[in-house]
Amino acid sequence: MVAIDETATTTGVSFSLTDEQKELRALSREFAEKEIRPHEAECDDKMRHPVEVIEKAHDLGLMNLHVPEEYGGPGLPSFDGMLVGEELYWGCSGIGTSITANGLGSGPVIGFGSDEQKRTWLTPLLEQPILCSFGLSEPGAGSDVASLKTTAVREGDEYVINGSKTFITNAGYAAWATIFAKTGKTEMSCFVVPMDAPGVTLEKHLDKMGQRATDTSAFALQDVRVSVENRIGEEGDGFKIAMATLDATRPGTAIGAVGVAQAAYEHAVAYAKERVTFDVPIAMHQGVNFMIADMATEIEASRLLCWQAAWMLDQGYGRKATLYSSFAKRFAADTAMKVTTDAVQVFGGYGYIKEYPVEKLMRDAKLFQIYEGTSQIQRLVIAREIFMPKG
Ligand code: COS
Repeated sequence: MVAIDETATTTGVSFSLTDEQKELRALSREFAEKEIRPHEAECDDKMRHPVEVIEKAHDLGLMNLHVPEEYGGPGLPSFDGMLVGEELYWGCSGIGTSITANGLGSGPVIGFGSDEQKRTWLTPLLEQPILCSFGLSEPGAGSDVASLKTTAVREGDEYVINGSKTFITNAGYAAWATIFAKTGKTEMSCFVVPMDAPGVTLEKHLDKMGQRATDTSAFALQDVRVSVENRIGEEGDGFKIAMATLDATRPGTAIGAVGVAQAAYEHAVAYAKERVTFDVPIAMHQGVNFMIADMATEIEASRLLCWQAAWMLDQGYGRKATLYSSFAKRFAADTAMKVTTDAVQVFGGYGYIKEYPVEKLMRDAKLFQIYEGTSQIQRLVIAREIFMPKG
């Protein structure tokens, strides 16, 4: 059993939320019910970017939660992001991802940008509902990030960037992206690239199995010139910036999986009470109610892992939070897949039909096991942290 650092000075955690946190959660649930759920089926069906929902979320202050106050943001801790994220993804994970993905795109700037870079790139995110993306993955480099091929060559006060990126959330609508490129044989660096810079070509909006409301695009960079001022951190810091950003954002993705699982669970419970077979509601059959019991238990465990990882990030555990971030992402993603699959099972034949809600949730859940590090990568990180801890 891997325990939290015994030497921590804090006396522990409380599971009770403050009044402000309860209000934030209630506001997010209300937004999900009234503004997200009504668009869920249509955005999924048509693969439609939910621009008007994003604008409303922005107006209400449900976006860019972690941008510090001095740059115009609410500066909320990671923990509070858990409360908002679960509800938004409960509404629809495709729309939820579109709303929350600025957290990933802006993560390198928040974590590693200079004061001037933060003013330049973060403040506008609060002023208008503009989007930013995280350009790490490439056609030949997903799990094995270190093998990416995009290059950035320094010429005077500029870098010339060439390469291609794929599976990039919101890239089709983003104003800018933090992209990662090789600046040496193996070392990589991080740059902010405006998406309207000459040489950036949007390749396609990818047609996904689930979370179809979120735009996922590929783009090419051909002789794209950015100022040296667009480099985040020092030359060669890129890999660590990417890893630290993912450590910070994985609990946010994991709590999205909790939101999807919670939605599937609620549908399954309601249906199990209503549907009668062999003269009783199917909730009375042990085969069904054991499935529901497991769903409830595993969702709660997932939520607590997310809360714990976020709490550790807020407490400044830094690299020690890596393990807990991966615990949360691995367990919540796999739980969402299992819970949504079982929810389809509870619905039987109807579960497989698009008219009923759980079919979409099962498709949506799959992506949590893939993006922001597959479930296998999370296990790899966990195993490395156990056997070769760096924190
Ligand atoms: N924070 C800070 N530094 C980290 C780190 C972290 N979480 N993880 C690794 N590093 C450091 C290591 O300490 C090492 O530095 P030193 O050489 O100074 O010790 C360096 O980075 C290289 O680490 P490592 O050898 O572990 O790198 P690998 O190439 O083996 O890759 C994995 C590590 C697999 C964990 C990484 O490639 C990964 O996370 N892949 C998944 C990427 C992903 O999530 N993609 C989704 C796209 S974003 S939607």
